[in-house]
Amino acid sequence: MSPQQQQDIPRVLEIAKNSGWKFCCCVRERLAFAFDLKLMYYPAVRSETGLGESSNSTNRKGHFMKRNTMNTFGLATLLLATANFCRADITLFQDNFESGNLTQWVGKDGAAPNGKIVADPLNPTNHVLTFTAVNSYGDMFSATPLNVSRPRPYILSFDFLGIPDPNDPSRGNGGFIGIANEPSASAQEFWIAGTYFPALTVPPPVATVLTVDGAWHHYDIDFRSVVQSNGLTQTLLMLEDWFNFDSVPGDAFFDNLRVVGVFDPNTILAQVPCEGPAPGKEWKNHGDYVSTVSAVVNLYLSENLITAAEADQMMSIAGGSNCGKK
Ligand SMILES: [Ca+2]
Ligand SMILES: [Ca+2]
Repeated sequence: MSPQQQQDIPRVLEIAKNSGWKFCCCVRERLAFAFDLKLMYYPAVRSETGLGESSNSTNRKGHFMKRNTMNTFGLATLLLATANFCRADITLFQDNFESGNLTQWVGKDGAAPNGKIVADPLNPTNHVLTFTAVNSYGDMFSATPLNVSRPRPYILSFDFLGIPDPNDPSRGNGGFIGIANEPSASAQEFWIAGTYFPALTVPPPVATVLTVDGAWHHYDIDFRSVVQSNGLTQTLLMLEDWFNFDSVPGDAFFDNLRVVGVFDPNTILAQVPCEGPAPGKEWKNHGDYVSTVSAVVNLYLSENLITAAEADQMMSIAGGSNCGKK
């Protein structure tokens, strides 16, 4: 951060403290003050506390090692605080298995993945993913890393169908999904959702048990706390049909996989009140307002907390507003 940017921060914070939580874009909603302040200071907080460092105690599903060093990051709570309006979802990955191929995926340690595209057992016109073999430590991984470097919600969405064994209700299904740093048995794995809770390796409320009842179920899981507490900047999606509890292949199905990063311009724009820079004080003109927004946006951009396109989006909103106009 440049000296000028550092000088700008107190001014921005002063403006935010004096603001009345109204802004001219979209729905006028009360936004979380703490969210904005912490977001601005996020890089500094990370470097000073070391909370961004990865844990070395990786829980390995299949060995039931307990993960006990998962850092909790206070910002995660703060980041939950704001409602999303005008939000934009940036898709980092998606596969609905209608392409007929698995070119977006790789297997573990150079092996071919055991994933296979088949007809949906409940809807023959749809195509879904299942597995031809059970596995552990991950079976198939997204081939290209997903950029999760910016502090924001990351949502893993998918549909899951688990078909129970009518002759052996105790048989494990084995459908699991998570993230990993590499397509390897020695990867740092985070199992986010699966059919057996004790084998999940992320803390609640991220850890999600998948229902096995012969029907499709949709899941949306915000895993930003996993990203933040482990200092992840990129990751791979990871799936498998886990071998344990007599699991057999072909009974776990996934579809409509999607990972998105959620960006809400209001959480940043709200730091510059439309009414004026301070209570009872109006903007000199529209340009005064826009230039102040520009200073704030450039701070976020310089720290790589937002993309250039998102900066452009916010400047477009500010420029199109009536703020500062007489
Ligand atoms: Ca499909
Ligand atoms: Ca299975």
